Amino acid sequence: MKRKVLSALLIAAMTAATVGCGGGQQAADTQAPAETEAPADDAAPADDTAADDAAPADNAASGELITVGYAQVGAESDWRTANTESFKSTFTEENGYKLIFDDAQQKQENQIKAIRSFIQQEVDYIVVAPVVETGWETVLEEAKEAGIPVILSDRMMDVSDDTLYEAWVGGNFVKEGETCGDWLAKYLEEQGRGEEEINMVTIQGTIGASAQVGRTEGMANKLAEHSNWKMLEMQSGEFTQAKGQEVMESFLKSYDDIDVVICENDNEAFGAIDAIKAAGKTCGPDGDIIVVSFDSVKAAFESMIAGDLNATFECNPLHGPRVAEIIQKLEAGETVDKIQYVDEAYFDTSMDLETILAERAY
Ligand code: GZL
Repeated sequence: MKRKVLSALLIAAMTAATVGCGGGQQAADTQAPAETEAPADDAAPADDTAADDAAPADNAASGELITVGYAQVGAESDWRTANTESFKSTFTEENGYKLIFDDAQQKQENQIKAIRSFIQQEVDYIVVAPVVETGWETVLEEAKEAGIPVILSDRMMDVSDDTLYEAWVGGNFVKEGETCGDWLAKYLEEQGRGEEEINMVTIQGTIGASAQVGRTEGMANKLAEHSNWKMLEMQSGEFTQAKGQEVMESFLKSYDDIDVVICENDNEAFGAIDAIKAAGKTCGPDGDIIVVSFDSVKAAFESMIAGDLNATFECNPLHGPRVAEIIQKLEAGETVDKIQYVDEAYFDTSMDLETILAERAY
């Protein structure tokens, strides 16, 4: 299935692909089965701009498609769904690609199996969102042996030889954690609680995932700046709503004086909010417990508008167009930056959330 030449038109067509903020991008509501070939019309562009950006390319007509194998983590969160959608709406036949998609159900062994399957199918490129940072050297060596370039999206791999992958696109997780800590300090100051003893708990993401490692590290850097902040306990909520609720229930049983809960993704926050309410407590700007989270998916805006969530720190999932740009550059024999951060912001209840929500791409 290896291809030789890519028309310049594909490069032009796809570099026009923008990371969506125009119009709402509806996250797919189906859980992708294990390895599927995403048919051309698998994900209709979420809005007109997406269709315009992904104008049909010259080589698609000739049937010379670039085959991309995408080893996705799973379907554990709204963020993941939006990330999958971004790939499926970018890597279409209309845009000159054939996408082979694998959902690893959050298991590293499934991702390794998927990568080996892509190698056997002789895909042109392998893209991986690694569920955890370690344990990838062997299978990346196999891809290198087979002459198949690997691109990392979302989470990072901890490998001694970074020539094993061409580039990485994702969020700056440590910065996200530090931005959260700085926001919290300012918020508490504004509440007249700048010197108060503040008790915190953290619902971490999947342990060993770079999003978890970075956000925990970033927040720890800020804890060190505030001697009146106390981290009572941290436990993993696996980036899921159900586990987030379970962990918050156990925290509420152990501590009756929690002031802040830091959730390492929005879905964990939704679970934590359910647990707080079930325990007869309140949360959000007017509540007993401050709730902050990461990702900034649409449901987080709805939670802030409802007065439950205080703030969410963005982690942009729209990596499809960015990875397509990298592939086009590689096809054209250009060099690509090894590390490519996506733009990120944060949102809280002081902002005009309805207006922002109307513009959100995910
Ligand atoms: C972040 C990504 C994380 C999200 C979670 O880049 O790896 O995984 O924050 C998702 O929602 O499960």
